[in-house]
Amino acid sequence: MSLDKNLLENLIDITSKAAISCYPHLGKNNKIIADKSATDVMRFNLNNLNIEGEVVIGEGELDAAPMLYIGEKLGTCNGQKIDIAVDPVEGTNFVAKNLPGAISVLAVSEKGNLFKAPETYMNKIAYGKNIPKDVIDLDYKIEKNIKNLSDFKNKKIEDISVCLLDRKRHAEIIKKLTQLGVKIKLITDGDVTGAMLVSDEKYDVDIFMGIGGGPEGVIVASALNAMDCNFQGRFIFKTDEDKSRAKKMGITDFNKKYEINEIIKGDSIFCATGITSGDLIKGVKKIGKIFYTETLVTHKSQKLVNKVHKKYNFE
Ligand code: VTB
Repeated sequence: MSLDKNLLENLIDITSKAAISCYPHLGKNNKIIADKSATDVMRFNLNNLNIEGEVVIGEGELDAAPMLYIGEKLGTCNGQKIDIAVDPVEGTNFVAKNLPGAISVLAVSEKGNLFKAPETYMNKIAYGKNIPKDVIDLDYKIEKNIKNLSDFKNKKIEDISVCLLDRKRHAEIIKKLTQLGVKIKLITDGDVTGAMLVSDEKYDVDIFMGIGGGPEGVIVASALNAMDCNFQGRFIFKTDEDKSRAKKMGITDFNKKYEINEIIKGDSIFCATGITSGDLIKGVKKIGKIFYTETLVTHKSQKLVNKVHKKYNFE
């Protein structure tokens, strides 16, 4: 059974409204309030849907997050059983500083098909369509991945573009990439968008790599899967507490490398509405009393990858 087309329409509406709810908070130097308003909007609207939903990727675990916590049940309980991943504001810093690239995201699968990820870091790699599996691997040395990609794409190494988060933990990778002479695209935040840039040549990113949030890894895997792109990830469990939380979520092998089809199975829907305009999606625009939104959507069973534009007048 696949996910209902009506659900897609409803989810687009919800991420659009969540993105609009951030509009008054743009550039107000307060990322908590923006996140809260988008979370409230998502929760309220998801609860009105005829679904039997459960949050598998959320705003934290019950004691740490008052709503949209992992395990929270959503919907009227009168419909399809689905798993839900939420990232009401991906890039809260961008909203607080009114910078490009903030998005509001939802991803859903049929029950049991979306990986329940703990709130920990993940080492990730993402790359585009039609690249055979043995060309790139999370466990290859960086040099090997870049050389293989350059050979496979018949592109000079200096023209290969690599995207990663600008973090101290990536100093060694950045050094190696610099020595190789590739084009490095360093992003300050928002690795869901960063990884999705491999999905189309027009974004000029050949490969995404590095350590970012685990939940963001699962979310982007669902979009990349529907876009026929590839992704691998390995969670990083540093402390005993990390490990015991992971165990509770059913993870026993702490060093496992997850392939994309172990993270997301079957049909899925992904919706990301722009809050501020970025490389991938345009942000919310307000002209007079009307809000305009742009949402990037994927629906795997429909082979749909599209941008949807909506208009709202709340008066
Ligand atoms: C990561 C990344 C996100 O925040 O979670 C990052 O996956 C936080 O990483 O896309 P640090 O702890 O290194 O700051 C984002 O960039 C935005 O939520």
